[in-house]
Amino acid sequence: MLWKGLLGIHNVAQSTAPSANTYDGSGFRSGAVGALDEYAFQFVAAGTYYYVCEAHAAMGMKGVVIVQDPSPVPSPTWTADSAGPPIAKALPAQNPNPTALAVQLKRGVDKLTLKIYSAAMAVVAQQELGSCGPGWQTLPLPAAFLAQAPNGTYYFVVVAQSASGSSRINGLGSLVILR
Ligand SMILES: [Cu+2]
Repeated sequence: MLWKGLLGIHNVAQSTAPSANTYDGSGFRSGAVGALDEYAFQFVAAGTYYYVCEAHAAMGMKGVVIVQDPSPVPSPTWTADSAGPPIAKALPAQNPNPTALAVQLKRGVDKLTLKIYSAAMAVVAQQELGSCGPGWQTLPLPAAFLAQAPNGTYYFVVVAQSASGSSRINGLGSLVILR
């Protein structure tokens, strides 16, 4: 909080209540009444803070600062998700003409397989990435596909596999080649 003195002599001093006209003796205070330039005070705890100008409190020069806790930041619940699909998101790194996909994994997997389909749903390229940890992974698009694919819209799936043999196809989307 920043108070600026624009005209006259004032100060800022914490008080105990809206009715109080004096410094509470222990709270924040800009100093003695004087030509107040600027006074900054950082509130670090939620609460209701009353303050006065000691010279002019009786005339009503007082105020209140209400500090609230920040909205709780939702914790990422997906880290504890060990049973659901491992792929949270699979997106082209850019569109059109991506050179890679960005794949967000909720947990580590043993193998990721990318399959790219033409608009007619024929497989035109396939690429594997070995074991991957959780978080965002970069899955490069096959160089041959990038070099030879005609302009158009393509569809992809990302298959996540674990050592136990289970596989989940839950990353899919489209990408555009336009040169
Ligand atoms: Cu004042």
